[in-house]
Amino acid sequence: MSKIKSIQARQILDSRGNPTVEVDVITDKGVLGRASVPSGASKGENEAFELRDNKKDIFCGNGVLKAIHNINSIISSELIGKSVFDQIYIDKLMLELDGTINKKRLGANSILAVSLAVARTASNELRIPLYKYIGGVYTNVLPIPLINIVNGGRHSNATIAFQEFMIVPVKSNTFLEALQMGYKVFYQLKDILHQKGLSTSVGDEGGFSPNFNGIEDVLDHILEAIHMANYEPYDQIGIAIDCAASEFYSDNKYNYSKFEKKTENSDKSREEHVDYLSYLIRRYPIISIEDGMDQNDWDGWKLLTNEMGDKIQLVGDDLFVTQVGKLNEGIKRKIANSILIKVNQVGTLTETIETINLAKKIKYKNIISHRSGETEDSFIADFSVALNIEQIKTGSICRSERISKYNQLLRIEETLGKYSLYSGWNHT
Ligand code: 2PG
Ligand code: MG
Repeated sequence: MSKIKSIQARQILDSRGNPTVEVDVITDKGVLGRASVPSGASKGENEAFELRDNKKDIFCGNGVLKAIHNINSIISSELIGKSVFDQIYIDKLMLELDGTINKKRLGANSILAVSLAVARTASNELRIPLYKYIGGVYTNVLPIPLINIVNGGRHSNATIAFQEFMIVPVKSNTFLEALQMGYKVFYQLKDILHQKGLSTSVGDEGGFSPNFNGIEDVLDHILEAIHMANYEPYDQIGIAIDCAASEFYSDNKYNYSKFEKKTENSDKSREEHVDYLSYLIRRYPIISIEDGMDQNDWDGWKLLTNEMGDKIQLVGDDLFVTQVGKLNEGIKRKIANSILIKVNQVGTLTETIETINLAKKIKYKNIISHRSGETEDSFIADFSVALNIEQIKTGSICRSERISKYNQLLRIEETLGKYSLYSGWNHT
């Protein structure tokens, strides 16, 4: 029958050393599936609630023992005896048990850990790969990676307002080839920084984080690395950025000086900020901008979309928080053209898939994403293939919690062999 026999949660540490939730689900046949949840630093204000203990003596307030308790008592007593294959039913049961809009009672970290572990246990029970279990027989698309190369904003102390600078190997034919291209540029940039006496230490997602002299200095360095690696910018390697603009928006202004040295024009009005992004896409091979505007600045998003929505990919992250309701609002207002998908922004596998399906229906691009605080769990790698998602953003070419996702995609590409279909870059 493959019934759930036990659910055991524990507190483990993520890539920043912060506590997070790991869950083991075991069936009556003794089959085990394990999953753990990631955690963000620059969170959208409408994300599902991450439950932390706020007790100073437990990991300085960051403990997740309450979430663990909720799983080991409330959730497990409800789910024991249920079929491990009833994913939608199980997710729905947990939502009912919680009973709040944003999972405040049980914590999205408890609910998600169980939701993911149930899926993995079911795939182990059937002895089929996770991506096949979730997606079925017609799952064979390998995503193109948006490879992190420089960390700014809240992800490092590099004094850069924008949070992430990524390279996109647009002219790659396989996932492996894309990684090799990214590797070449990543290490070329490392050499350049080293030769200039700049720091080559990395930020939370594995991108370099030296003391750059502003955003254009970062982009110039990345361009130089692309050239030195013998690639054509734009035709072979594009650039994607995540402004994470909600992090430096206040008083109706985009205050770059929150992270950078204050200069005459470092604090910009909505219009000036959009103008600046326009200038950047004219000057650099930028093909994707995530969270270009603040999560509540709908007028700003409209302006940005009107200005460049037909030229480049505009991704909503904090804006849509992987939730159907928020995405619907965006569709109504005709803003952005793509959505970042993070399982812990919504809190169950089922709801994440609902959001992905809505985006597919209205032809918004889905980009599966890690969080800045990650574990070695490579669930999102399988998940991207399961749903035939075309793009993944899962960090730089270093740090094992990032590489574990890349490695799993390499394994899947190898397993699928000639039946794998590499997405490549499809311009919006
Ligand atoms: C983002 C994410 C992941 P965080 O803003 O896109 O890169 O960062 O997990 O800190 O929210
Ligand atoms: Mg983001």
